[in-house]
Amino acid sequence: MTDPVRYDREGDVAFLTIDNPPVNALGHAVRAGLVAAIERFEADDARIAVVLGDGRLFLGGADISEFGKPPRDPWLPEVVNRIEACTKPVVAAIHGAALGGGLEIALGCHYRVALPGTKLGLPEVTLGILPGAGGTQRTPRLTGIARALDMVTTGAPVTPEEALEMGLIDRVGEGDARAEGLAYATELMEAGAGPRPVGQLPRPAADADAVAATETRLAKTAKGLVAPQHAARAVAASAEHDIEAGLAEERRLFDELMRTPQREGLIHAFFLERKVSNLPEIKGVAPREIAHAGVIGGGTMGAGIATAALLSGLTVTLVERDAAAAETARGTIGKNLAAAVKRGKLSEPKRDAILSEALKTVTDYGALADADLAIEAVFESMDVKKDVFARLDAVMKPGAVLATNTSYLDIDEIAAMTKRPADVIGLHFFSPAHVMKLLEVVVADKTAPEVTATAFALAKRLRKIAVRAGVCDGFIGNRILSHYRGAADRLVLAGASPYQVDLALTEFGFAMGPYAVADLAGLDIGFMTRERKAATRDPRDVVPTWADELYHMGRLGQKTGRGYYLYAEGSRMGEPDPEVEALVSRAREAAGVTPRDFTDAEIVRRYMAAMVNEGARVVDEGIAQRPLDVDAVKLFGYGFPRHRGGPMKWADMEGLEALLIDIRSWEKDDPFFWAPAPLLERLVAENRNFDSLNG
Ligand code: 3H9
Repeated sequence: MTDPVRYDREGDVAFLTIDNPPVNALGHAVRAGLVAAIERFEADDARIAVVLGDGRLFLGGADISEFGKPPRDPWLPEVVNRIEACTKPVVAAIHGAALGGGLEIALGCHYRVALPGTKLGLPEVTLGILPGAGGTQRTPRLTGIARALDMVTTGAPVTPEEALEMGLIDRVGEGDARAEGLAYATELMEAGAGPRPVGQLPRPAADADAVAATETRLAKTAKGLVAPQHAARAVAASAEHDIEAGLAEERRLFDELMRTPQREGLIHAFFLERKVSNLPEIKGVAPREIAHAGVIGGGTMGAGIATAALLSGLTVTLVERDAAAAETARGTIGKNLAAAVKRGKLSEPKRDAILSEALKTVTDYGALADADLAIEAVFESMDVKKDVFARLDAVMKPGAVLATNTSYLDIDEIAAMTKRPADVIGLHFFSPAHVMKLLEVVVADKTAPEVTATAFALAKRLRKIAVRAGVCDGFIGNRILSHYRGAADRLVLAGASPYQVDLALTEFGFAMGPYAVADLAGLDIGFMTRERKAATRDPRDVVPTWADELYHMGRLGQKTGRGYYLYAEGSRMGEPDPEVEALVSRAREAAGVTPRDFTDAEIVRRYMAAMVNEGARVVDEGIAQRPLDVDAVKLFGYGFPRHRGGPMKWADMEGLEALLIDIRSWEKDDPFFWAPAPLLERLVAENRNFDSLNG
């Protein structure tokens, strides 16, 4: 094993180079190595030290994988204090990124130079914690309270230029970090500069206005999250205490956060975002080259997919039925791109170039002859899709990938239409496709691993999170959705109002409850799904007859101004409607149900238990390969609150045994819906959790 902290000299300058790939995380060996290297520097005759990171960045922060394990000395705060207390000057030469504990190490150094393009940030709140190695006390001593509050409560990084302007660093260098560190250190030596500990600077002036503005902002943007509030309090404390007491207050708040389930959920989300594309079946498999993509169908979904592809630099040929539809699709893509320009994601000249050169809208499939990939996004009907695939099979070149964006149809059946089922795959985008992060990659029976690898590479290029799914009605996401929607309808039938259900779930952390979502999507969607499943529906299943009635009344949701909620002209915020409650009441009477009250906690528990129970089935059947794939789908495609980590992580944190006991108790009244998933029963019997299946 290589030394995690190397020590070498150039003349009077000592270099302490941290070498812990891939991101130089500050694990135990690095921390111990840094303290040893500082002591060696103090003991030898070097006059100044430069701290550097090897590889692509300076330091990625504390080693997150150590969280939750017993702490090992030296702790990061002690390492930072030790660097700061060094009797000779220490320079941080920063490139790539200095994040979290990485920036805190730099703040422990006496001088800081950063290369252009470096990200300097304290992203701890995104992991449910706060900067715990002095970041909340040293940052405001350099930048003032207001800027420090912004950095620690949003977690957003700043550029070296911004950092220089706010006093966080001393200069912006150029070229190579080691050369820049050497040049700066030499200058400092020549000027006779000594150590300059940030912790010894006077405490920052209190800034009640900035604190109040931050509280107001957090009440809106970070509702229900503990870490941003704690981080703000720690920064405010820097103006009230000397450095020792301020650091102690930071420690106290940090320790509190380390014990929260939010921290556990957010760190789970961090790792699963990276693990989800780690699939044995595509390890070492080279993806096919994709430069030119075809999109069939230019509705909202097709235009969104085309927009995402264009924004990633692909050439796109969009095929529509007729010239008018092709023109409409071009208009939609133009609007999507205009929105990207407005958000600063795209320049106007680039937008113009995309529209005039990279995008072709046509009516002839023949234009796809040299496309490397085609994504079909036409009407959800097996016959229509089969027709499209037969045409694609006829025109596309050998080796091209043929993808369908179906959200529930049998992809094996679609693939069988072609002479090349190995090239067929599902790419299930979520609307709006150029915005939503999730891409379900649906691998059919005959899909070649190379095609799966191509889909994952494409997702990366489109900046999406790809999750592998198997073929079944609804794949991972919609299949589980239809089950917990069923739980919500059962709650309503039994006595809860749709408004209470929505409120309980938004309090839990969902951006919207299921009935507000139904209004947004359109009640016709749910109605059509029920119609489609009617022929195969089990007679014991509950049908939300009130939802059918709303549909027949033309109450289709936001688009008609009325659905479950009433919407004032132009408003997306609905008001509850007593007429809907009366409708539900009549449905209960017709079903012979005596309504009862539910607590919000009971509502959440049943809704979540239904999600987990079906999630367990989906894993058991191999539709999702691991519980973390279910978590990823719900987090990135269905508005699941990130700080809860995903449904399967939530279940692990709640305890599987207690959840199974509840499910069994509900099974007595409704054995059809609440039959426990065999995987859940097995895990409880073996005293294991879902995470034990994540590998
Ligand atoms: C902290 O510092 C707390 C302190 O204030 C107080 C302590 C007392 N630890 O993202 P990538 C892994 S909290 C462990 O794909 P990129 C990652 O899982 C920390 N592992 O690369 C992946 O593993 P694998 C504050 C980490 O180039 C691999 O490295 N810091 C860590 O796209 C590559 O990662 C942060 O929150 C870590 N800190 O982006 C920064 N970071 O290959 C978190 C990454 O097995 N990190 N890994 O899948 C990042 O934002 C990005 O990783 C970074 C590189 C921008 C650094």
